Amino acid sequence: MLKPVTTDIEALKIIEERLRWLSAWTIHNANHLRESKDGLKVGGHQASCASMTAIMAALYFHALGPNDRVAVKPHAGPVLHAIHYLLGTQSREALENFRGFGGAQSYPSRTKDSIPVDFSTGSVGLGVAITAFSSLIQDYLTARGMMDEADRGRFVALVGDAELDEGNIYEALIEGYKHDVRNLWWIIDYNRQSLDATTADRMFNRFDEIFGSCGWRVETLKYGKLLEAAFAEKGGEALRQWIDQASNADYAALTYLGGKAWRERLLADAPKIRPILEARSDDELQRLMTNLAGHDVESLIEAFDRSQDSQPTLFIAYTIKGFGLPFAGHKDNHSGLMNPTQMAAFREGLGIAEGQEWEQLGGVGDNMRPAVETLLERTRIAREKRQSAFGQIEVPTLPTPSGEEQSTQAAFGRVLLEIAKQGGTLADRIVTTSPDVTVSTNLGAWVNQRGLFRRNEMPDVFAKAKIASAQKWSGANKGQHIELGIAENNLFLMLAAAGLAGDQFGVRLAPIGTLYDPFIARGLDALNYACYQDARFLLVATPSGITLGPEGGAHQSINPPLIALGQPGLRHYEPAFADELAAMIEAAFRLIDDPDGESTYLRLSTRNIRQEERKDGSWRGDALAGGYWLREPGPDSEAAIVAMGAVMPEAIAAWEELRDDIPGLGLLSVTSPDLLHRGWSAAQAARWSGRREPSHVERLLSQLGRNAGLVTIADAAPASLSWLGGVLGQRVAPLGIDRFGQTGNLDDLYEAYRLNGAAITEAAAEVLLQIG
Ligand SMILES: Cc1ncc(C[n+]2csc(CCOP(=O)(O)OP(=O)(O)O)c2C)c(N)n1
Ligand SMILES: [Mg+2]
Repeated sequence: MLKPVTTDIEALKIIEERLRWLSAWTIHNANHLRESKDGLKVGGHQASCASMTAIMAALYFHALGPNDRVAVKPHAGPVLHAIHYLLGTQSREALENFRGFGGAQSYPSRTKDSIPVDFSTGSVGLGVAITAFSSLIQDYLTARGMMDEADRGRFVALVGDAELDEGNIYEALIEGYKHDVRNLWWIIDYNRQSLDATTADRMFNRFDEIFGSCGWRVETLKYGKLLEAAFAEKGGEALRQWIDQASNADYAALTYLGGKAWRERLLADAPKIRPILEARSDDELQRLMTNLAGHDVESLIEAFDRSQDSQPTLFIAYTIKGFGLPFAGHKDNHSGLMNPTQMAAFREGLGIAEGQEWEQLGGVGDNMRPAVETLLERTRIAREKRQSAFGQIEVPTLPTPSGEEQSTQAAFGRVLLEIAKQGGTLADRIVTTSPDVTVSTNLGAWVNQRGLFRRNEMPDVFAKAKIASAQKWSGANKGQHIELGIAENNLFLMLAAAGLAGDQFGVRLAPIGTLYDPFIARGLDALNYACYQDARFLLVATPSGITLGPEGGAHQSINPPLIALGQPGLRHYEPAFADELAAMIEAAFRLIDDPDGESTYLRLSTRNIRQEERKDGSWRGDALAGGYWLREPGPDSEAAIVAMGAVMPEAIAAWEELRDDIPGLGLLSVTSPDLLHRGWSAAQAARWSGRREPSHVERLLSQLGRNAGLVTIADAAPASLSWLGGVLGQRVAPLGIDRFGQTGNLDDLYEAYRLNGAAITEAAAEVLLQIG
């Protein structure tokens, strides 16, 4: 750590002002100066930015090392852009186009912004929590010798105080504690304002205890240097006491009202403060009362310098929302924008000449320029963009597990076991994780082979006591399975962190997460967050649907295929047979390690089904593209059964029964409605730019007669497949689950929910009778 000298502190103060100006100006320009083509409000958060500029100046221009990574509070995005603008890594053009098409994004985005963004943020809470998992992944990589100890960094989250209401933060705190997570700084911008209002006082002192009890050091940064000096004056103790008992709302309102209001109120409440008041003008008093530590770069860098060990640290930095701006402290300032007159006054106050608004160092006097430039130069070296790492994993052909009857879930366990036994780069790069459903999702055999990851050795007490168990459950720092408690948000954040290892640490991992299919919904925003950042992983969700049988409606998933249909960055595959599954897992690994790839979601089942005898491998390409003819349709076919996943035996049996009655009846196995739909949309878009290739689904369905009908069937929401009728205008009779499930055996359930042969026959009659 470089020791701050006085000139550094003075330079940091100037940089803080520059960040406050540039972030406000960027937002102002987008809202008031740039031409609006659509009349929509552009928006931006000048108050939330001003709240953090000192913290971010102290952090980026003093405390951060080259390996440190930061998740920035989403609505402080413009400050991050301003930092990179000062460093020369952001263009004026992108700032002028803030919130415009192709311009700087509203909230820091790894994939859409040109500046180095370590973590995307936007959905509050998630950016905070992911830092804990990234730190754990760093420990994982160093423990396994995949990364040098010397390259280890710190993970920093810049957190809004109202963001602390998000429960996923505490899920991560608990999980982090269990894993002895370290090298974390969470810095709270404690302005005691949320979007709607000032925040509740009652939580004031609780965060210390909550974090303290989870092993965190808590650094409360309350008073700036001016206030501390004033406390030493006559009347200082009374001032401190007054501040300490002031309510959030009072403090904010007085900040907004300014020096005169402070004077009247302080005198009325605590006459002993009088000497301090008399020694200051109204402006000086306002400056004193808003000199909280979160706006005092000197206090901040001292605190950062004090916390150089690896213990996770929570900094509670007291701040003023809208610090230094005319709406500072106003409870409605969250989306408040300065008007042009206020902006002009702000500019003049900073000594920036009109027309010089975009100058990086506008208003900085010649005497301070060299010190500021030196600091910028020093920082520039530390904040270079990292290269993403792809093409590091050799993916072998994965053999199909043998067995005449298999479930896709059991086959998944066996494919992984085989990989574990074979070894190689793929086996070594896989890291598995599960929220307490490792055994019940069939990861047990893999864990037996590859071990649990624990930073500190954890003996298997049961094995030592010679108590028989199929699970070897000892942990060591070479293990490859990271066991999580039951918190699906954490699973997805862990997959996001592991799935970004190639970008963050230069080592591409092949992360696999397992959970029960219905509980995807529990972590949905975190899953979306992972995909938005282009994290790469394989999600295995099992069991699924009412095929789960006696477990009943609370565990039987219905809509995940629809979720996947609407989720960018995630490819849904739903195999019926073990050979399809092996091909899909292999494809998923390739997609993880391909710059143009994506993540994969496998929806599996516990149902044992008879495997298909293949004549050749011709099915494979089509299966990976989203569907293939399991039974080819005849010429001028009148109908096809279109089935997905675990209900394939019913579809095959119905096909056998109906094929004599329905000329040319085909049986289409859909392996990915998601891919079929994407291909269909893409082909339509391409036609308008002159490319006339039909999509895979168009090719498949055009093998049927023009007026053919489709009976679609899936153990999922019927809309997963019913849209297929829209491709060529074929009639559809959709079968699937559109009510909550319940307990029962498979025959009873399939009958009650119309997934059996009788239902397929009726549906076939439906489409055929309508023909002509
Ligand atoms: C999950 C989620 N819910 C709601 C929002 C909308 N939102 C954005 S900022 C904000 C308030 C944040 O207050 P705080 O964290 O204290 O930040 P400040 O602006 O005060 O710095 C809200 C509700 C969001 N971005 N994400
Ligand atoms: Mg706040």
